[in-house]
Amino acid sequence: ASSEIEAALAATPDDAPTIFDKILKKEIPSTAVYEDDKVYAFRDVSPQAPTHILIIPKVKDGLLGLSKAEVRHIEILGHLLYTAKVIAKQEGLDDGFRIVINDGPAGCQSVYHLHIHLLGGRQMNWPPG
Ligand code: DGP
Repeated sequence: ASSEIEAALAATPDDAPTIFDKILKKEIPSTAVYEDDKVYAFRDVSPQAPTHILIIPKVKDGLLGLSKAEVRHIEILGHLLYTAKVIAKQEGLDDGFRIVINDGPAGCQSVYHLHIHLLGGRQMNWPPG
């Protein structure tokens, strides 16, 4: 949608704290769906499907987005992706689901704290918009 594109083009791609830090500190409420010592997952405030969950690392460690990934991030990247599978099962998405990582302005990234979108509960389209 055009508002998502506007948000992505307006976002500053730097290592400053983001709204997700406030969510992690519970300064902004969120609906938790999964949590462990390394990752937190919560419902997207602007859901694009019946199930739309964001999965984020609790410690950003320079991981603004996938394009900023370094070798030290491989373990957390695997942990995030595996968590998506665990949550998909928990949410009953047995017919399938979609994983998305937006990166950079052209990828429509608006929050510079790496996050995996987990979408499901309806038929997805291909190609994505
Ligand atoms: P992206 O465009 O890939 O950077 O995704 C950012 C997502 O974050 C977007 O789908 C909306 C979501 N979001 C932004 N602010 C908040 C918030 O305060 N709470 C929650 N739950 N989600 C948020």
